[in-house]
Amino acid sequence: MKLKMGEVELELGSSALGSLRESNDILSDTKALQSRMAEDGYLLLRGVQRRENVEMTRRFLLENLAENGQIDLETPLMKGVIKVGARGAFMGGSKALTRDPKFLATVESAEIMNFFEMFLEAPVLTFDFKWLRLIGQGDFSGAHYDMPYMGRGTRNLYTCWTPLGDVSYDMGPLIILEDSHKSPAMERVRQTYGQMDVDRDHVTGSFSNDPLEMIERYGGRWLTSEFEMGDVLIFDMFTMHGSLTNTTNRFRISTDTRYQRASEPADERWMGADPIAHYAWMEGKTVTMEEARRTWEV
Ligand SMILES: O=C(O)CCC(=O)C(=O)O
Repeated sequence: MKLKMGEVELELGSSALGSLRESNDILSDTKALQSRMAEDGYLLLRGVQRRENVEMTRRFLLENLAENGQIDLETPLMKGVIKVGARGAFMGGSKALTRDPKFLATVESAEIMNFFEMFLEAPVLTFDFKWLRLIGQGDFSGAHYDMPYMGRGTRNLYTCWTPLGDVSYDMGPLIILEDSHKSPAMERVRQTYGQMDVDRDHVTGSFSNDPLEMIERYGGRWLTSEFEMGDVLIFDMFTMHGSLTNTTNRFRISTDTRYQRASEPADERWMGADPIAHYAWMEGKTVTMEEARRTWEV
């Protein structure tokens, strides 16, 4: 099966694209989960969220999108079919959506908070800012680390990617570059790009939009999966990730939220009733990622 990231085709099951490993077998074993995170840089966990909670969040978002004329209502609302002419959008931080109890019912559910308390062996917090993405037809996310966007607090911080709908291969699921958090070939990337802060350094864009360039340079395979409502993919700040292209006429709706120990410093950009968020990224003189990569020699 051929899948796309941008314009680049990847054959599922080839040396370029494999499958993410599931970790449900060790779900109740904290030490084993911590070792697995250290080893793989991610945890794919099925059915951690209650499906009915995720469905409620999905319905709430789709009703809102329908009111704004973005959904084709000739088809069932819950399919999320894109109305002709409507586009994907980044809706991170939208208070009307991401502060609503119907949204928080998923990303701040007892199930996910309890999971992180168990995994981090301490009381936890989640950033008040929530990233919400509407991935339209032809859209994908370029490869990046999360560190440059939220690295001002503890290093012991995790992203939880939650699909707010079932996501088949052709709807643009997340992809992770195998061993990118620890491979010696990527050490210099971690030491340069990984130390960057987008609001301080004014560097634009993703690390790469070309998955094959990355494999040729750094080795490893891209890994992906299909997802169902309830599944989560949790990963480290130095795990290189992006997404496949959504080639369907349905929105891929997902949220990515962050969790850490409550006692450790949190990146102030994402906390409080009115998070500052990115205050200087893409403003003033900016350096392209191509330029930055040449300087870093990565
Ligand atoms: O959902 C996506 O396409 C990108 C998500 C992402 O970059 C993240 O979870 O950090």
